[in-house]
Amino acid sequence: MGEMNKKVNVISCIFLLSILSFNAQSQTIGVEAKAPAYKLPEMLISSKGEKIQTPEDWINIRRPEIITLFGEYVYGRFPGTCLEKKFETVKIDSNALCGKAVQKNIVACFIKDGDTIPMELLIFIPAHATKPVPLFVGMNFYGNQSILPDPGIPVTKSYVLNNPEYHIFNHTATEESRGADSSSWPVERILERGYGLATFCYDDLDPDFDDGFKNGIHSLLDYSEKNDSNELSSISAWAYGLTTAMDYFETDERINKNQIVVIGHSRLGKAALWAGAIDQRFAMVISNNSGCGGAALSRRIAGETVKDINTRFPHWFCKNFHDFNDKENEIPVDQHMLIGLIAPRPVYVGSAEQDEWADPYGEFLSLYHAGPAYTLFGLEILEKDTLPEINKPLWTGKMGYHIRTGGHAITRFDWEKYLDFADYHFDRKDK
Ligand code: GTR
Repeated sequence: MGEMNKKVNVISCIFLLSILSFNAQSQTIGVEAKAPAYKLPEMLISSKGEKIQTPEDWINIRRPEIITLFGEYVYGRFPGTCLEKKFETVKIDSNALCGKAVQKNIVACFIKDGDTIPMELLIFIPAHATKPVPLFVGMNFYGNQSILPDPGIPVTKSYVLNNPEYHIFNHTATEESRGADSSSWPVERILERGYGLATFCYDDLDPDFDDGFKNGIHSLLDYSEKNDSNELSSISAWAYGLTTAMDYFETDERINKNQIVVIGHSRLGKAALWAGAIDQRFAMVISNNSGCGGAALSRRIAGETVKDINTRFPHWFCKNFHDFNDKENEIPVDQHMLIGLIAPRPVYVGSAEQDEWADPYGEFLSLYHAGPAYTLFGLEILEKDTLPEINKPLWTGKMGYHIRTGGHAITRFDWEKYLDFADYHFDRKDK
């Protein structure tokens, strides 16, 4: 009997320990436990060592400094105004998607010395809108035709050109790829909720492979060979596409230019953050599973590291960023400062429980540590540095965050939460 009791005790001990260790694991999402000690660069101390205490000092001193640091050491220079841009309306269909939308196809042309690179912008506006609508803009990976199986959407030319052999989820990059990525784009739901949607393929700006910064819009830019350490990266080129789309929205009377949300998933989430950080015309910025070089803190060295990303994708960041492989603590910025640049505008970071490569906890911590920039504007910030419950969005002041079940993707759940957040901040309760 005594032996029996001992056995039962040992078994219940093992059971208890395994429950405890399971709990411990679920609280250490993002390999929190393995993250080394680190100290983040100061958000509110200027390069001259002055404490930034007012919104004016932030706007005039610290914000431009931080943008310059990200441009110089992380994403590379932005093209600024050196390229001429022209917009051409190629199609307006007032009866698109079975009468649910007005579809517009706009070609934005980047022009330099007679050479042109086109960006094919697809826009849907809710058909029955009686006033300018708020709008989400995000890039797509596989061409505009991939977001919906609708024959009225022109197949994006750059995608087919740059990926002739490539198969999108078993579909070749042609007519066959219509709707291949529709699970990432709940277009009808977005329209139903009163929002417009605009998208273009990131390949239009820069095809996603390493060619020494020669293709895409790089072909129009004449950076000197000797001084190319901070050259425009692919992420900057993609972000530049988003700001160009914004240039167009300002001219379109169906769109409320004060309510444009820039959104991106994964590598395109990194670009959305960078575009939203630089370009204050975006009223709201959303990062979905953007991970390393996006929302996740680099100094945590959890999930994908700076060396991992620079090795696999040498073209995503500028060459200076490669100097920080295995030297995350020496980067003059960290990603909480990128989110700080969005202040005082609303920002939402979405993570996924199984997306450890993107370091969900590091994504959350960036938002948490962006707090001081928001505090300057008298805004509420996240109270605690502990992750909220799974599938329970946390909104505080202008900050939103969720970690949902599942892996690396942008899902219907994510979109619903982003739309709720936009409704709230755009005061659309009685829409
Ligand atoms: C991964 C990359 C991530 C992430 C992702 C994506 O391979 O390591 O940084 O951005 O790609 O864009 O899907």
